[in-house]
Amino acid sequence: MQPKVMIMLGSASDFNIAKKATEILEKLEICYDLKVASAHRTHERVRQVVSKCTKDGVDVFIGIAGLSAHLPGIIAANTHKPVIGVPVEVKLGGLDALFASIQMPFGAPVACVGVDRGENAAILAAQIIGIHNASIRDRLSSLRKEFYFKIDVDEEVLSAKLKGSFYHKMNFNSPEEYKIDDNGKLLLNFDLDTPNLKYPEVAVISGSYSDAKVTKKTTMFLDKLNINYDSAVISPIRSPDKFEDFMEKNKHAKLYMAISGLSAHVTGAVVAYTEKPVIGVPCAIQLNGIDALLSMVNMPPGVPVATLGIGAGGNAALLAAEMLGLGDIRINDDILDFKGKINCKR
Ligand code: C2R
Repeated sequence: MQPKVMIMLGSASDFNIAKKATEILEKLEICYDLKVASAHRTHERVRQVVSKCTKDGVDVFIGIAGLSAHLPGIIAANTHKPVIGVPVEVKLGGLDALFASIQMPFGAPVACVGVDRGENAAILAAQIIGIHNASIRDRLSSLRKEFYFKIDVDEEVLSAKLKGSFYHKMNFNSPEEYKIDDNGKLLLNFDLDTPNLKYPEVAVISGSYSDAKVTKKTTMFLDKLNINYDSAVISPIRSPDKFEDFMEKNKHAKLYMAISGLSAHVTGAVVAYTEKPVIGVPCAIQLNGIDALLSMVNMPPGVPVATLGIGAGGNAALLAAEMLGLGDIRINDDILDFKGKINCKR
């Protein structure tokens, strides 16, 4: 078996976080390898592993590190494959590692998940590989379905504890309301096998015209990389119906991008709607964008957002190309070319 995911740890002390990722990859039946290689302490080893894996068919890298976490960035500097960063809490609640991993300069995107969220890194890796692999999409769908059944069980347990005379239980959880199809499959995973030449590959949603500058950067680079996309300004909070219409119209998109400032409900809404990869770009409307960044990246287990640095629209387009390039030679060649031109390592 050839590993499709390479997990790299800055130190063996990060293993507890890596274990969360390996458990998900086992469940999803995705072959992986794991190496300890610190970019600070053993720089050449990192370069060697990443270059060899890039040539040998690894699709996605996961870099797990705490403190001043340069490992995911150094992996990204040495490959054109998607890189996921998992910041580990060692000091400062993991904020040091989060900012070091996520705030990458243009040319070497790192898709960050929340602090210590090894399981979300594995789910995101599976979603990325799933763009080009139907059976992995099916297994992801079953995994998401487990959350629906778990809340039923959890609710029963809580309900048994509520003894008050004014507690009256209303029932909502009939399976129909989970949008489950005739085969028992959750309908979050839209059909990717329809010939999609006429469909946009990427659907870009920004929450407001205040995000226009970042959105323009994103779409400009999608244009440069010859990737077709649809783009709209829709706030799922202000116009939920319009949001649903846009998602339905773009159900054949291979991945989604959500661009938003303040508390980033746009990304949350998109992730709740799909099992495909969702790239999030936080915008600096208030608090220099830290509010948007933290609310995008710190998603609960099961629903990752591939979060990029504040205002990093260009990196969002590059990451989308890296993901699509795994199954599309034309895009793969374009991204290699593009990275070569902007002086980034291949
Ligand atoms: P030790 O326990 O080995 O001292 O490591 C590791 O990922 C770990 O979380 C403590 C923390 O240092 C981190 N580390 C990095 C890098 N190398 C090690 N952030 C790196 O290259 O980025």
